[in-house]
Amino acid sequence: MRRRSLVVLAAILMTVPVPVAEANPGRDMVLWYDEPAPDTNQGWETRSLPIGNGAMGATIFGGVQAERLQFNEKTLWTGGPGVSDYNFGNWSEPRPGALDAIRQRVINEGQVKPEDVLASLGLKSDTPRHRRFGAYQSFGDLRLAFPHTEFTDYRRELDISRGVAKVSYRSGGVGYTREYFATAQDDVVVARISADQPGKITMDTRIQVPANRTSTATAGDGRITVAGALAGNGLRYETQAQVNNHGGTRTDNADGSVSVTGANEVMLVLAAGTDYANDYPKYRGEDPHKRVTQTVNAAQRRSFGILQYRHVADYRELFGRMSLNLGGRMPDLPTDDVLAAYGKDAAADRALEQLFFGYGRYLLIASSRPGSLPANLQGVWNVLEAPPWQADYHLNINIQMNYFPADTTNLAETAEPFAAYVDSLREPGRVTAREMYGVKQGWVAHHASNIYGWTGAWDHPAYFFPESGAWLSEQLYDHYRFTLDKRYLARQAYPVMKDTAQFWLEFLQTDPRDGKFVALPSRSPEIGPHTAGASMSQQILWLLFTDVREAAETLGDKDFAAKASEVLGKLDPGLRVGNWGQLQEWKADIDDPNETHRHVSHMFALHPGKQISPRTTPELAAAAKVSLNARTDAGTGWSKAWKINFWARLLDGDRAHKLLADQLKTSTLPNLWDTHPPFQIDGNFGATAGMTEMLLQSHLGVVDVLPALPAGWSDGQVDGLRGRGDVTVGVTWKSGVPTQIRLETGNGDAVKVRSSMFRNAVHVFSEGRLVPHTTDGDVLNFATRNGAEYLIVPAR
Ligand code: FUC
Repeated sequence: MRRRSLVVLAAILMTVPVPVAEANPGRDMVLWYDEPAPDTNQGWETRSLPIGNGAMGATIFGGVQAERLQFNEKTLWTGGPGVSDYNFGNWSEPRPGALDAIRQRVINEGQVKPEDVLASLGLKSDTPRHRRFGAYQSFGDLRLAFPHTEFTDYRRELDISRGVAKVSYRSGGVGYTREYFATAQDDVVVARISADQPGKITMDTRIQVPANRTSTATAGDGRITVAGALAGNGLRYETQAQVNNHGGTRTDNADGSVSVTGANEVMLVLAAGTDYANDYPKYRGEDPHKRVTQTVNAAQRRSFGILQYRHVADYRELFGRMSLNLGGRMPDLPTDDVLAAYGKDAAADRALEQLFFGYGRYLLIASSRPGSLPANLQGVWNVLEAPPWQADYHLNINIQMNYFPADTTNLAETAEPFAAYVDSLREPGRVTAREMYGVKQGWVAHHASNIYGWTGAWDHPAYFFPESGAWLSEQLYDHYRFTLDKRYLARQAYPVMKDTAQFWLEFLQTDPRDGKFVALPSRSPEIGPHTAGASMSQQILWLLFTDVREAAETLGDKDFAAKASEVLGKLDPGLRVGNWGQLQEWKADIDDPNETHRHVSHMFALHPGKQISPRTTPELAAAAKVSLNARTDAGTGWSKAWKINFWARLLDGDRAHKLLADQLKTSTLPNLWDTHPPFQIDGNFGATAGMTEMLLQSHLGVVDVLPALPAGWSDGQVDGLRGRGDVTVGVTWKSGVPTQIRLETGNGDAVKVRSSMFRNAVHVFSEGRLVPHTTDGDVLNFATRNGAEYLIVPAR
């Protein structure tokens, strides 16, 4: 273990005991409740406990007599090519001159109403959106019935340090336990029902599916199979559950359920799939029967113990790469009570913050593993036929936010589905670029997409955002910055980025006001009029072309690097300070100081961008503060989460912490899911990312240690954070100042580290030897070796 060897090294060097890095043992990483979740949609949303293996998810209600595991599989969507008039969001016929006319109006009139842009460039609302675009679906419910009417000692829990959920209670003098996990190793959801006395398990198992599909249910040899097709688009689905009993008897019932009587123990293995394939334009692959059958066959041959061992080892390999200790003390209370009491006891608050941080990482591992689709607006969990915003992929902040914590919290693999998905939008996106805008090269996507290549327009005035592709592409490059993996850059990120930049090379317009390149029409997402060169559009494009140039230089694509340079020379960077000291949201100085909209998109340059920082551009940072203060700290779940990141980047730890507290108090449900409202998972990921930004930043080429530490986190320890430049960082701090910084470098470049610790002399050690370094104010600089470990301690 890398971390452990560093701690050992530290202990030897300092000859004082070093706190153990394992910060979160036992109950600290457990969500628990003393009652089941009510068996209603609201109970699902606020109290069910999620498990997932990326492709599949399930939520545990924990009813004693009637247990319910509502489950999902990422590819079960309505809409798409199975619907006769599916159009990918493209226009049904050409609209010659429509774009030019809108552009001309913006130039002549300064601004155009969103309704007018919708009328000329948007989709006609001739078809209900859900029918064509579709929505993510609940796969079904695994229902378990038990004969227990009386019970005591009830507990329902989710241990996020192991990725395992549990329900336990006593009934009739017998202790019963149910354990659940979703394993990426074996592609299944697994359950074990056990008792502390033999022969006590009697239960019925069945699978229920929603009404919007055909279905047949059969049971044979303890195997329940439910299969059919979605009504609207004919997408074929199948789910199978194997019921295996130890002792007692098992009966297959004619209605497709399976009964067990008098068993010592029962194991359930559940798999699900569809004939979806992420393959434009048909998006269909093989019938799921064979794959689902083989998956369940293979998994049920293993014992519960082996399945669990394989799962926990795999899960911990990811989750265990990091630990965070803020000195929290978790009270022995159910998690909903701890949440309700947040703000009353600082040590309990810190324990909840640690849990909430870990929970964001848990949810990302559970909803995004290689080989499947990325996490959607609800991760992988959805109970409804018509979920909020289709539980889709919103591309104007939400999917991006889902992946904010992937690299920084040492979960790089979880971003693979994101990269694959963005790549898959290029093919349909090229058609959209050509058909809507007559652009010959490159691709475009708009404000939201589905799993069927929807890259075209929307039928709502709030939604026109052709900059989506640029933001997505830039995020692929940021991933490269962490890993410095040139293969990934050459094969995955750069082709997408270049394609996107090509679209913009054709789509950018010259602003007659000043001759600068601008997006036109251009709008700050979901707010205000369409103008030329809204700040967010320009900031995104600045970052895209800056990154494309850097990537092109790295890979030796000189011509394209030169093209990107040319664009950057003329591009409006989208950074202006307006008449009330604000950072302008539009190119013209028209910001309303009373506007409190949740989208604060012109802060893009602060986060995830890098043009604005108190360290490099103090005037712009001051203007960003003015704007953020005017917008207030209110907002939906994800909005508060983004604001944690903004204030961390503004190096104001106390304000970031206040936003985190606001999020916990007002935008977090009893099961710790983020709520917009309703439940929307981006806020969980955004908050974990924001807490990380408070502890470590690396976007300016310096590993900035504890840049925005709040007063409430004066002592603590973190390990396994990742910084750009392929560094892994651990810090132990006291009274707000590091007493130790641990670094592991994956490449041999020189590294720059910033910390107030360097105001006094320090030693840098590697393998027991002193490493020469220089300091310049708070910045320490030293040469590194590939794969080496470094320890920075005060020189005493
Ligand atoms: C955008 C946001 C909403 C919500 C939705 C999924 O429309 O403005 O707040 O996040 O996406």
